Amino acid sequence: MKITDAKVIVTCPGRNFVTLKVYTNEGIYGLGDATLNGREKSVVSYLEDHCIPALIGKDPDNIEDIWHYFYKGAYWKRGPVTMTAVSAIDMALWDIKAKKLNTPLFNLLGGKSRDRVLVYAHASGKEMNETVERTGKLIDEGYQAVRVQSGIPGVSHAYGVTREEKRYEPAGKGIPFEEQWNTSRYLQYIPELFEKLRATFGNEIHLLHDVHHRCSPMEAARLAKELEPSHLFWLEDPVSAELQESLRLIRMHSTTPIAIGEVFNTVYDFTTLVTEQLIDYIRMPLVHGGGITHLLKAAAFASFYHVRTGFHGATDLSPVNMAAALHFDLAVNNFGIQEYMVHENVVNEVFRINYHFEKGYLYIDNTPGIGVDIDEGKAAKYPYSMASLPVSRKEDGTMFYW
Ligand code: GCO
Ligand code: MG
Repeated sequence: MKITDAKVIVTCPGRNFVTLKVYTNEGIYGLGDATLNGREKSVVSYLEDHCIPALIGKDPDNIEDIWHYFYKGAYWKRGPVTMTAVSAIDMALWDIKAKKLNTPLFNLLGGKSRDRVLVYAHASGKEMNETVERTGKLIDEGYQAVRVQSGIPGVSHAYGVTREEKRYEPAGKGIPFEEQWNTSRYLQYIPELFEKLRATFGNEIHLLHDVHHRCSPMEAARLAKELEPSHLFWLEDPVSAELQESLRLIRMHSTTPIAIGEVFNTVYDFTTLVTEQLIDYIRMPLVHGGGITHLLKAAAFASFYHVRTGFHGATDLSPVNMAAALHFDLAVNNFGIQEYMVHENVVNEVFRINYHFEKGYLYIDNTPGIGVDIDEGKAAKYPYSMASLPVSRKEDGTMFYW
């Protein structure tokens, strides 16, 4: 089998998605998600200018070798742009192999360890009461795990809360919107919010929270400690984790489970976190973490340290990534939970999806390969439109983490 061509499809059904399509001489093609929120065109260039010319002519069956060709073979390795491109190639090759063998992808990853995937939804509101009400709505819809974010009195822009009267979507049109932040008000409000959520909904529902890199290690330790009575499923990204050792401080003070890694690209971003058991869930997704080939190894490594997967699954990850993640989630023993931020309906005009939600879980059908397809005619109706993630400043103007 030979790779004859590959192309990159950029489309914006409400938000930008980049999809790699790899063609073979046997008529089978594979799809890979190559979306990097707010940096879409950099990945397009990396794929078109550097990867696709070298991909043509290779045997798509040799996934391991091709992965190392684009990873080890590149002098300028790692980083989000490079690794998103490597991920897309890898995902497309696994799609091709599974289609060639006429079997759903999970069968090539060891088969099913479970028949459904526990997911968590997003609830948020302008302040505590609205947030509690919206959490209740999701519980009524059948979700068994909910990530809860809330607007905070006196903080003009809390992470995860919509600025307009529509569903939360982190990227905004044009250059980055500047948000304003106040950590001390946040630290005061969040433990009260979770106390109220537990008092309202009891102990059955899994509750999660994303700090979104906004605390220093000691602030995060305080928050994790104060949240202990609310028994969170996890506290996500308590600090910005360029400094892996900083997570030691949180562990020293609290038993709240920690999830981290949606911005990581390789296992080298979290070796200390795993070997010292400083985290409980690793969030690096297929689309940014080197695809299925690298994540299989990273998940296996994590499993020896009791760390489970909890893949990033926001709307900026396309349905191709979501389906590939579900195959992975079904297969690996140390699966923990899958984030599920529902795409707008218009996204499903462009992508034909093969998964559905029922009573807290996602199910995927037995379509060979990853199982998602793209309608290129429909994709062309929605041209690329520049969008960026916000930036964040403290009230006195100091640049801060978003
Ligand atoms: C999450 C995330 C997202 C990211 C977004 C960036 O946990 O879902 O933190 O909201 O900010 O995906 O592109
Ligand atoms: Mg997050």
